[in-house]
Amino acid sequence: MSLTIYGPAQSRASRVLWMARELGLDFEHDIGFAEDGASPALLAVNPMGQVPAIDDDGFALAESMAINFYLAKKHGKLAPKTLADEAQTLRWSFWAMTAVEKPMLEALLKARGLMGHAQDADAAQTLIGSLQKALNVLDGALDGRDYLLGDDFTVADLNVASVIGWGRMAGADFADQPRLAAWLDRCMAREAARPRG
Ligand SMILES: N[C@@H](CCC(=O)N[C@@H](CS)C(=O)NCC(=O)O)C(=O)O
Repeated sequence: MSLTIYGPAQSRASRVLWMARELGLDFEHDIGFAEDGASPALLAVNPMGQVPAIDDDGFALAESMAINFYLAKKHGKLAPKTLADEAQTLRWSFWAMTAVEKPMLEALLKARGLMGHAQDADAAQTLIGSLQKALNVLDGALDGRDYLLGDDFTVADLNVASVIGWGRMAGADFADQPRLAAWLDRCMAREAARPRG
């Protein structure tokens, strides 16, 4: 039995590494890139040449949120237990990727002046401001519940928090979304959420 996770810890692979730590999995960690781009090993697993990707005993899978859904279900931990919860997990994961991820990542890169972006705190705040409607939706969904599916932390929370957490790193305090802010604190306080090495 062997699992290899491809992708630097500073990339979207961080959310898969978080999941692997939650599940207590043994795994190999391969950065997946050589000086001239995606390594042959990464390309063999994900022809898109993007990370994260995994090779789980010969089963190759790309897309961070699909990987986390697969690992949670395979290992029977942090997984949705009903069809409705499974659908909600997919809903929230797609929502995070389509409604939030792009501007939130751009806000982080601008706030910190990363990956060729000029440091620009105002531009970062403007981007986060453009997300208020989406953030209010998440805040509303957390009314009366600690986590997205109810009382327990699941893959739905991990996937969404891995995107919303970029906002914190970009300087957002989520003052207008107190339930979201408290939920994010709960998610990020988990031992497995802390990057290693
Ligand atoms: N939707 C994909 C996005 C993957 C992605 O864009 N990964 C970036 C790193 S965070 C990457 O591999 N970039 C290199 C490239 O696109 O060639 C996922 O969530 O896994």
